[in-house]
Amino acid sequence: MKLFWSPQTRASRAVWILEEAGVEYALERIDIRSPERKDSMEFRNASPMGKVPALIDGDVSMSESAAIALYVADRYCPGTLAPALDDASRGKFLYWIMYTPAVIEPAMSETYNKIEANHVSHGWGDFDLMIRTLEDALTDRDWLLGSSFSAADVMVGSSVVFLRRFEMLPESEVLNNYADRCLQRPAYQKALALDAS
Ligand SMILES: N[C@@H](CCC(=O)N[C@@H](CS)C(=O)NCC(=O)O)C(=O)O
Repeated sequence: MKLFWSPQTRASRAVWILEEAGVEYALERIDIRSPERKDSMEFRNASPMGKVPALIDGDVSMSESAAIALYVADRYCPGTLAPALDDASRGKFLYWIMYTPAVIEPAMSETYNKIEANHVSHGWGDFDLMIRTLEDALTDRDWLLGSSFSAADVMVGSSVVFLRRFEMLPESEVLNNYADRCLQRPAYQKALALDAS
């Protein structure tokens, strides 16, 4: 398996899920910040927009961090990092896997860029609704699906940590404790250590 990666990007989510899954992979660094960057065909096939993370696993070639988290969990850790297809928690799992790209990131960008919210017509609601929904989901439980950690926590947990780093996370014991729990996971620590290398 090969992961196209760049430090301090959304590629850390892909490292986190691969480490949770305990699979072997090689990293290929993409220097996204270099104006002289020339992408290989292999990378562009996996990531048509030229964005990291992207993954190659045999004949599978793909990008989008949520898609990669779902793929790795389903392919290598069904029943643990991803509920089985016929498990009742599968619906909630898919909801939370999508929550980062569909709700958290657009709401975050909107607020960060001071764009006027319109919680009815914008599919992500607005920043406060996004935070409230997360807080409700994590009150009295360690992980989004309850007591067991899943790939959905990789997506949402990395986003909550990111919100805190950008000083956008409101005073919330529930969300701060969740971010701390995520940061204690050795697989996430490995991803963050790579970012710092
Ligand atoms: N929705 C994508 C976003 C990926 C993305 O925006 N990656 C950024 C780094 S965090 C990137 O590769 N930017 C370089 C570029 O667009 O050329 C995902 O979640 O994987």
